[in-house]
Amino acid sequence: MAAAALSGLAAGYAALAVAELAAVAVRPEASPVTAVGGAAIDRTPSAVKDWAIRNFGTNDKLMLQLGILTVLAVLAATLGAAALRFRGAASAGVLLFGVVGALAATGRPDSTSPLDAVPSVAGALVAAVVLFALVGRLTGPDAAPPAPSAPSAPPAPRSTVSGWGLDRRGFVVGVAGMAAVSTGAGFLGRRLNAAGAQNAAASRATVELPPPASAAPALPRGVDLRLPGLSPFTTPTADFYRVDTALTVPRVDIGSWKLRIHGQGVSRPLTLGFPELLRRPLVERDITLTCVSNEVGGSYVGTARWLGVRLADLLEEAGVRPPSKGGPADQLVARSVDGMTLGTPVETVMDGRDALLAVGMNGEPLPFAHGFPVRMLVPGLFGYVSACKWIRDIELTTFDAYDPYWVRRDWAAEAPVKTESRIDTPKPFANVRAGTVVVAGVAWAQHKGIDRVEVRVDGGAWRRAELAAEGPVDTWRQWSWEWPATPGTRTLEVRATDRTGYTQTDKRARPVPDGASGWHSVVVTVA
Ligand SMILES: Nc1nc2c(c(=O)[nH]1)N[C@H]1C(S)=C(S)[C@@H](COP(=O)(O)O)O[C@H]1N2
Ligand SMILES: [Mo]
Repeated sequence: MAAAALSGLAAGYAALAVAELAAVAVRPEASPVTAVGGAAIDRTPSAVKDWAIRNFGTNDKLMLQLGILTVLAVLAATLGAAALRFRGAASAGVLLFGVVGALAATGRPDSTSPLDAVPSVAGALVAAVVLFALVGRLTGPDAAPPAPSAPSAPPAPRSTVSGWGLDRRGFVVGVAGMAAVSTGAGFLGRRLNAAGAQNAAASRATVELPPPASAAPALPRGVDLRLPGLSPFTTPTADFYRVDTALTVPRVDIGSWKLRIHGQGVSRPLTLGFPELLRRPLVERDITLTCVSNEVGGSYVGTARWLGVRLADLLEEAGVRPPSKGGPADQLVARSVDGMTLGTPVETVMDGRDALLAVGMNGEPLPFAHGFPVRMLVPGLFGYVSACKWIRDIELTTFDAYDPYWVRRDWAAEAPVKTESRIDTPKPFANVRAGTVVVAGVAWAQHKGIDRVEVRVDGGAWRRAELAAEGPVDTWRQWSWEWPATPGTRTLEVRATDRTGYTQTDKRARPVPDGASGWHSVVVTVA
């Protein structure tokens, strides 16, 4: 029984190794683990996804892959054990896995070829053969009961260890051989994949971004208070949050990258390559990006210096008019190379704000994880309705006619950023000394600006915090407050008022469907 389960594991291992190797040849994203994982992500209810993002953060994808591998291992061992009695049926069961993987791979939104089924099918075929062969070596007591009524039975088995069947040596050699060959194949696959990634990295390294025609306005002195524990005004790229559904980060080849702009009211459809995009005037802007999944006090917000082409200029070049000027399309649907779809109001993109097709982030070409070679950004809108990474297509349509990815999953079709504020220091449950304690954080209301930040202790009177110098209207604003802290367990709360006069509501809302609301609070112990 244990040996049969081991056969199942060996077969599963061989299947994965072969599938990974085949995926290198076909398309890395066609690997069954990636494809099934992607399909699982797309079918995960928002609440569960929310929970996973909250609990595993950026490790959510690693956890998913580990989960898939664990489930596969258990199923493989079970099928192996079943194969002891039903060798043919179990091998057929293995093939069924291949079908599931193949359907997942070809059903992915970024799949363009039925060849994506090859890794799963190849893996399953290999696993079925391996299982059939290995279990064949195990003629256990169940499979070949010694017939007591037949004294002239065939000669005794070579091995008599109970449960290890007749051909123990053959079995052990078979499992060891399979494991060795699979490990070799796995390593080769890894190597080839790494080589592919290196090529992509080399192609990114050759990108030279032209200087901006319109540089970022100089930041006033004092936008960054540089206090210990306070988020810096410009988020270092390495610390910038990442949220997307991509199990493997797309590594787009700029040589073949194209962006198409088409759809309703597009009188001059455009198709641009990367060099053509760079020939247009580039603008450089500081913009704060926020994720709708950000909880009150959460870390899915960051500010970077982006370089890009103004999207409104390209749309005008394509003949697009916003609805207020009689254009027929009110929704711009952006599509990425990994099949994501995001919908943005055309009116917002063309209302004069710096909606960008960004190519640079903090002085460098976009990192792969942040959308290389080109991504969208619309200041004032949550990322999921505006910030398409790895963009390849822009279609002008209507909100009535098309629901993009997240809208099909219960999120709002239109989602302007909510005015929010966060306490960065002191940290929750910190121990501080009585006396003057510096409380500091950030507040954001992109494209409106922050007018006022207030802090209160233990539900007392609101006190005005000191605001850092005001940066561009699309960026967050730092604040600080000198707190005369007295001993005890204290609750600090913060709220911001934006330049429209709106003060953050204390009404707590979860991120679904259009962003969290409520005051951030931090409990600290003063001694
Ligand atoms: N292709 C693609 N683009 C995407 C997403 C995605 O899942 N796939 N997620 C969006 C969301 S929800 C956010 S908040 C931003 C995050 O951008 P960042 O990872 O660069 O911070 O990207 C947006 N663009
Ligand atoms: Mo997001």
